[in-house]
Amino acid sequence: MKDRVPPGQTLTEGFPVLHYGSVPYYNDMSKWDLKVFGLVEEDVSFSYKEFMALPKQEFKNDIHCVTTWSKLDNVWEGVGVTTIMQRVKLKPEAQYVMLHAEHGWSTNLPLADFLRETSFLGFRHNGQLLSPEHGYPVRAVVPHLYFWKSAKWLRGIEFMAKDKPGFWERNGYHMYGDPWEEQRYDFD
Ligand SMILES: Nc1nc2c(c(=O)[nH]1)N[C@H]1C(S)=C(S)[C@@H](COP(=O)(O)O)O[C@H]1N2
Ligand SMILES: [Mo]
Repeated sequence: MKDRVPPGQTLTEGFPVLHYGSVPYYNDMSKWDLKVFGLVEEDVSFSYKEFMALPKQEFKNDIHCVTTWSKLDNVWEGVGVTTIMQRVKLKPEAQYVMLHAEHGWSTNLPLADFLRETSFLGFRHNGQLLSPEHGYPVRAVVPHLYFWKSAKWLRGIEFMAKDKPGFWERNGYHMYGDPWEEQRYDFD
């Protein structure tokens, strides 16, 4: 188990809900879109229909929250970042990503981490459509970093030349957030 559970983490069977602000509820998915912008040759936008028609994959992973809970053996359905990127042409200066969520929430990560084959945009967890609390309709999942990098209610993917802090990163969380290095807060 030691190679599955990072230092300072405790296993949970439940699925805690953690976020800042209020849960968005959607009653008209025709108003939802996912925008890809920034250092790209051309902006790309997916409607909910277009997004759900993309090739889907199953992903299995462990998640590690900075507040010290870890949840093993999650089974997700989602669209791989590699699938999304087949429709996006990056400019060579792109080195970082800002994930934008509903209500202006955001989180930053290096491009190489976003592009890993294990990173995806998920809509189903352990057999159930994501509940509103867990990020319906679509959340990012970047399982090798602390779970706060996994933006719920994802609405935008921005490519940037330089790193910039997102919401929690501006409020003292680590710019990178490697659970194996316990990069919890910016003084770690
Ligand atoms: N949009 C948005 N996504 C977010 C957050 C948030 O506040 N807003 N919180 C993050 C944090 S701190 C954690 S630990 C995980 C929690 O996901 P869960 O509620 O599905 O367990 O979501 C992350 N994604
Ligand atoms: Mo968190």
